[in-house]
Amino acid sequence: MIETIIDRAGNLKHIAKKIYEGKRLTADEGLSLYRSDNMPLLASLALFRKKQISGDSVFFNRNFHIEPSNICIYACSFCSYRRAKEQAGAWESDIAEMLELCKKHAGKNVTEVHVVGGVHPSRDLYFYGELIRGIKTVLPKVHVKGFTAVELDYMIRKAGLSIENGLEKLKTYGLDSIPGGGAEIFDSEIRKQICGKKSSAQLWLKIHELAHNTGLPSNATMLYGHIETYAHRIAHLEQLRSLQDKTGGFNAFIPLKYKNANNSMSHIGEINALEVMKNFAVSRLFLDNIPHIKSYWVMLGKGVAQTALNFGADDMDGTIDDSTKIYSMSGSEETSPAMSVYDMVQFISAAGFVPVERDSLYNIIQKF
Ligand code: V47
Ligand code: SF4
Repeated sequence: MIETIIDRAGNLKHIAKKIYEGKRLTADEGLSLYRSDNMPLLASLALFRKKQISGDSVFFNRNFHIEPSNICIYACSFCSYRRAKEQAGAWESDIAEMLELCKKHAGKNVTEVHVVGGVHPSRDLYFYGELIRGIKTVLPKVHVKGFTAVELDYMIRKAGLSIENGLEKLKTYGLDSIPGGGAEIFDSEIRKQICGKKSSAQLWLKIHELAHNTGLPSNATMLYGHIETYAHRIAHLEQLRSLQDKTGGFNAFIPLKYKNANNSMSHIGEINALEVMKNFAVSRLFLDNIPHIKSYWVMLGKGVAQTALNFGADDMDGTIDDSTKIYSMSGSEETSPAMSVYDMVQFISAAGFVPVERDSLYNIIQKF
């Protein structure tokens, strides 16, 4: 089968052969994949690679989100969600309110809570530490995946600690891992234009490296489909791949397609579904050392997310239970995102894969 694929790969034959032989792709080869319109070939190669890593399995977990506040000291151009403190539509939940939400999830076999929000001006590491401690009191077995590197940078500085000590401290409060947000695009010129004020690419990478060294695994993201080029995407993926060579601490990569509703970059159109699929395939093939690629259905919509499973993605994220506003505010198809385990199983099976419930570290809980 793969031999036939290689035979029909035309000018990408040498790349197809390298993938078959398990060899690492160069930046130029990654760019050639992005520039190709041979979608059947990209799909076949990415699926071949996905099957080497996770066979027919597609993973999901039972999770919900806590979004402590959308008040943010930054104002990234692509963000539809942040508000200034007194602005209409701003919200902030206190710890008691957030723990009430956790109580609603008790007894539902939820294994993970994802905590991400704006960079709130007056909340420091000790505030979030108490939140983590409270979550673990209400849901003792839950895995807390919390805070983008950008939130961590601010809350740790505000507490007057070094990054190393801050991460250690959060770990003692009960933080288990770090989500992938805040990476956006690492290129400094593009970053300046879309989110110039917030933590630099170098700091994002440093925080993840230190987290990995502290025993906190993490995810990585890339916000794409706005003003960046394919070369910027490859450079971004290359930096993630190098850090992963060093630490091995990334569990999953989540490509985040730019959504253009209600933000100051709304004049930029959104890329089409084929470009989204191409990005999944290239990410799977180029990131040869990050085990999982997430198709984040909340952002993509269920149909596109399901299709991405044939372009190298092997993870659907989780059931969510209508607990996130970030994507509905930027124009996502899913306005009240929630999937039951039954829905998730049907959804993955219908795409031709075996649904596997996992924990946050990809240990298998059950196969369906
Ligand atoms: O960093 C903000 C992105 C991210 C828009 O680690 C946008 O498991 C598209 O990182 N269009 C936060 N994207 C979300 C995130 C995430 C989500 C799911 C799972 C995990 C994980 C991480 O959302 C931000 C930013 O890159 N974002 N606005 C927008 N208009
Ligand atoms: Fe703030 Fe994050 Fe939105 Fe940027 S993307 S404005 S850091 S909430």
